[in-house]
Amino acid sequence: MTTRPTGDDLHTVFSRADLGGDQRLDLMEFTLVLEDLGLSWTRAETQDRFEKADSNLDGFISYEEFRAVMDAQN
Ligand SMILES: [Ca+2]
Repeated sequence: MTTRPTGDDLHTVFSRADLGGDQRLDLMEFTLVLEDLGLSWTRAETQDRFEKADSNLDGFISYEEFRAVMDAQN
């Protein structure tokens, strides 16, 4: 499957990984998202993307920030 995820898919993936249900992802939850999407980033890459995605530097990835990093990925 090489189909590019739609916005709806991304939101589903985001919600599924959001174990805390607080509408934001911590690093562990972000890692779950990547696995769910079948992206094989290394731990260092994941950490790097996480820090870049966290544009307001609160230590969590909001859905908005998540969308931005996924758009940049594609
Ligand atoms: Ca953030």
